[in-house]
Amino acid sequence: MTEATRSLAVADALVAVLAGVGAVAGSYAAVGLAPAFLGSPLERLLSRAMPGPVVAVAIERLGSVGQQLNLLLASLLTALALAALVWLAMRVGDQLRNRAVPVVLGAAFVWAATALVTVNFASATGAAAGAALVVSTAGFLPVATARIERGPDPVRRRVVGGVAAALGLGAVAITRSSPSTRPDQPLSADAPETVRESLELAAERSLDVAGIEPLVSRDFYQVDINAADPRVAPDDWSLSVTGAVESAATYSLDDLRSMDERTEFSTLRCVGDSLNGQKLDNALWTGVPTEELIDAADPGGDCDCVKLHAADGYYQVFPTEALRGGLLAYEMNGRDLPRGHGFPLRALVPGHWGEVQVKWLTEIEFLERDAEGYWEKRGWHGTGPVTTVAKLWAVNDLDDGRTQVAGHAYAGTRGVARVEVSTDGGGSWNEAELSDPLPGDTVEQSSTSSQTQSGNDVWRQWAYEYEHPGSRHEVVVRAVEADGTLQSGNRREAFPNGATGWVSQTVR
Ligand SMILES: Nc1nc2c(c(=O)[nH]1)N[C@H]1C(S)=C(S)[C@@H](COP(=O)(O)O)O[C@H]1N2
Ligand SMILES: [Mo]
Repeated sequence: MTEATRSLAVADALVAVLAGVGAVAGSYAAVGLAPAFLGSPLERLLSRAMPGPVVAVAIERLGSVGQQLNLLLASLLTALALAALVWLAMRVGDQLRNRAVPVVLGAAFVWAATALVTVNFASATGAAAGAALVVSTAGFLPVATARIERGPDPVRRRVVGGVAAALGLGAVAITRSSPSTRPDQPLSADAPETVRESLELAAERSLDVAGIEPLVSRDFYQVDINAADPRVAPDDWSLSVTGAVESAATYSLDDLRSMDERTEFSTLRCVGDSLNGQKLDNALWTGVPTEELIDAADPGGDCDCVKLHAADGYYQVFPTEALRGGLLAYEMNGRDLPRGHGFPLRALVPGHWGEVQVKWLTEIEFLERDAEGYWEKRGWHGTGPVTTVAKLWAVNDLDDGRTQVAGHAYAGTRGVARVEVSTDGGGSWNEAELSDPLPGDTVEQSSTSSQTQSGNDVWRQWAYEYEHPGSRHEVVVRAVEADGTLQSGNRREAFPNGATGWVSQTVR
């Protein structure tokens, strides 16, 4: 092999790899971050195959960054696999001494492979176009004379062309981003009065404190088993009620929307949330009480348990009794459920860990015998009620020289009655100011009505101001539940059944 042929071979390999990257970028430009994106199938495989303890550590230490890295790795490996196909097409082009063959055959290979793994026409076409763009720019079209006539400096031309095309595609891909719905955007004019009033009430009752979320979260956390959320077309979607029931049923979205609806605040917290983490948020949800569907189905089954299935392959099993008080929500803060939070329908199970609040819900299956859910198979125990927590999310220097500490407290359906703050490491305790309870809060219910309502599952904000002692000191917070129970001070990590302990922070 001469020096020239060797560097040509290296350039070919490089162009093939760039074409693989181009294919991945082309797929992304076509469908965005969706299950049909070329990197998604391998990413799903990798995340399903990952051992439970590894996932637990990844969630605790890396959070969603771990998921991004996984997607990046999957995309790179996919690009390399496609590069091999493109390289093959280039070799055939060599044999046939035809410069169009690598482009056309390479695109055809990439199209077929992408169609096979994503089952999506747009994704396959985007990937094929991306690969073809890179290969043709790299010097295999008749306009470039590189390969066969051995024109001037073919190696550099090919590589530079390939890099340019891959960069261009990457830029197109990156500009794709999905819009998010935020509660402070104006509501549509026909939004129901209950929604409008509830959101206004939440805004009024939110404490005027810097550095913490209002009572309705502006930025609602998201936890998913996949990097790409499913895109569910509402017209093709239905919810089926199956399994150990007297009467199975199927509901369209319109069926559900025409039933009696309920609007309520409900707070969610992930069982993987670290003690002072941010995977805790609150929203106003509208939907159908699960009770309606459960009664209509009349479930039997020995375990009195239910399995919820979702469009992303997620599933969870928990007691039917817990689902009884729940809601099948199609709206969040007065708008259609955002895609990231389960469009078109999600379950809300008051007072329970986030993992049973199944998004993109497709089936409610009543079981004969108990079974493990997605996370339980991976060692977590997150199907039960939440633990109580008081978060310390802000330390502010006030204008008058005093110090303010603040955060949110959440105790599920047990309700938060009080938050206590110590500024001397737990030696002495003082009561913090609390936001007034929102409708549905356990505390508000016991004081305003005797009627029991299921959706009593709302967090509260707390704030406390004090004179800075002039030296570093330890601030500790703890919540007291509505019935007087003090939050557990036992320090425990999130894995496997939720973090416990009092949050403490050194303030300088
Ligand atoms: N279909 C589906 N539902 C799901 C999940 C998921 O990955 N897929 N994640 C669960 C977990 S672990 C949590 S904490 C909550 C988070 O809900 P959010 O993303 O709306 O905050 O959704 C739950 N429901
Ligand atoms: Mo979770």
